[in-house]
Amino acid sequence: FYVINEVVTRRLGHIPILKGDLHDLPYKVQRFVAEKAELMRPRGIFICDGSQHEAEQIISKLIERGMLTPLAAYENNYLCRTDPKDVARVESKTWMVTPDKYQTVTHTAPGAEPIMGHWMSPFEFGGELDSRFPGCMAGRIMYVIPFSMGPLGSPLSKIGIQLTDSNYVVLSMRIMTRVNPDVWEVLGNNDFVRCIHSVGLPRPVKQRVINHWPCNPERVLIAHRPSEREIWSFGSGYGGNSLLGKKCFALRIASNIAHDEGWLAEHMLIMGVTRPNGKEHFIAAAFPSACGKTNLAMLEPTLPGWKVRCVGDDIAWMKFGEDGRLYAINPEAGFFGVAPGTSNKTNPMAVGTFQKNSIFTNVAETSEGRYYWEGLEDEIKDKNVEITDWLGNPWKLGDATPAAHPNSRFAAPAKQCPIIHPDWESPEGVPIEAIIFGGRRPDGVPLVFETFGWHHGIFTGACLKSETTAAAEHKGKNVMHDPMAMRPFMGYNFGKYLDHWISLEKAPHKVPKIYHVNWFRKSKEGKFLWPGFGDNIRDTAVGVIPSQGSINLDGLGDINWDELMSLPADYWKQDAKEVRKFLEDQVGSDLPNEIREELESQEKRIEAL
Ligand code: SAT
Ligand code: MN
Repeated sequence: FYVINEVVTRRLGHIPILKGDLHDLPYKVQRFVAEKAELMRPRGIFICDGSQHEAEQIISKLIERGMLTPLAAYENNYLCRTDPKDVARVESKTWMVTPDKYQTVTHTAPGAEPIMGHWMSPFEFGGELDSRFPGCMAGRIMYVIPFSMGPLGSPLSKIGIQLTDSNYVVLSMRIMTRVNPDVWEVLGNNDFVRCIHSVGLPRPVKQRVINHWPCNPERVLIAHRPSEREIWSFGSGYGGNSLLGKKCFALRIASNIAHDEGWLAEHMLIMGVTRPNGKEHFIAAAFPSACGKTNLAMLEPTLPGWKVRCVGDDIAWMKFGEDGRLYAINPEAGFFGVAPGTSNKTNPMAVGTFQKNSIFTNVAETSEGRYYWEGLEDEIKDKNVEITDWLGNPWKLGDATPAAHPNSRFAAPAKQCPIIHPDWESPEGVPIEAIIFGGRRPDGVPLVFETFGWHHGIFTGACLKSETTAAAEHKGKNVMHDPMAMRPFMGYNFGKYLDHWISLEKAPHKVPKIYHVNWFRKSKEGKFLWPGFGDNIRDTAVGVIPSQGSINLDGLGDINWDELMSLPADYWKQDAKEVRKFLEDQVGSDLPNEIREELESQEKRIEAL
């Protein structure tokens, strides 16, 4: 029970509290809520308690308005269609606001535009804020969402409070994070990450709202103030732009906190792999968005006796324990996975996860009340079933346009995953033995290799590349640098980030082994050389690139091993030049010596090919 002070009362003015009690909120939260309500002027404040009843109330209101459609074939599954202009993260409008530019970006070479970290000065941000947020919630309800990233009360967890005028965000945050009134108690008078989100369309609305999805695509701004532990997001209701616990907090802000506190916040899945002898190994793996992290995290091995269990599919917070091992938690509570391509063939465990209590965004729908997307062709029983595409138009198998948006998503509670690891909510986390980096590399890069050690592993991660996907606004398929799979999520100077990784190798830390994988290599005819999915797990022997015979290929049919594992000299010589240019341009004088040394040794080895 907290006393409400005068300032809070004055700032709230006549804005009513529609649900909840300000007395339940710690002082700092009261002041935060009152200050932001005074700025954004909602018609009322709704303090979320995370209960089932609360969800039901919001869901029935949204169904009535036409924003959510129940998918009648399942239990408590819903379809949401967004404004077609609001379908992915908007990297060009995502900023880090720091007084010193070089806290955010590296000292790049003259003429090189930094691709990691997008800096805005506090002065400029002030103007952007002033031209968007005052009165932006007029006529709407401001929801106050208390949430924990990581199991509530775990020493590795962090608390955030999100303010939002989007009820879709409320429902999604309930799946993706732990929304719970116990947060108030755990928080007490401590600090929290301040998350401020508005769809940016105050009432009365002057433009046409499409699909009952208010947004303001021309005015999108996603800004982070790392020192203040604060996130301001305007104009978009979609995924990584609006579910602020995810990329904004758990990666961009948390990587800053992790740097200060000596741990790691990474774009990595976490999985446990059990061998036939019963021994389990935990692995963390970084791949860019929409490269199959969710599929790998829930893999069903085709080799007898092997078992995979999922701890997380997108983000890992990792900290060395007193025993020197690196412990990881999944800060999230749900999966926000790419729908197209997910099927009983590619990922039966994800399919099992989203049979109930899930939200599907921008997928297609069948007249039988089922979801539909590219990749489910073989699972449609009645070939004459009517399908409505993500835009709401009638659609038939074989039509030229996609049924679902390529970045359409499912949001499903992790605890429903049939192979969720029993320790996935363990407050201490799970001990990581190996880190894997990977991307979509159609040419030149072998299936798997082990790096020579910690520095060479960091160097390999720093040079990670991948074909662009639909997860952000990039068009076409270009192979793009995506260092550590963190390019869009880097919270501070990438050179300092590399220094931080390097600094973690010290007593008593036992640093994990680092690997690189590529299951996207294609033959000259454009066919994938590796069959993928359940077959990605192979017993690799010691050694950098496994020799033929050291990987069990039983049952895989014709594998062109030589082509799959080859290192084409021309390709690598070209690549080495490009890698040097990338590091010199992009990391510039912030490049740690340890990484420069790795670059030079790698160049020598490639020169000798
Ligand atoms: O849109 S999200 O950022 O949540 C998903 C992704 O791009 O990985
Ligand atoms: Mn991701």
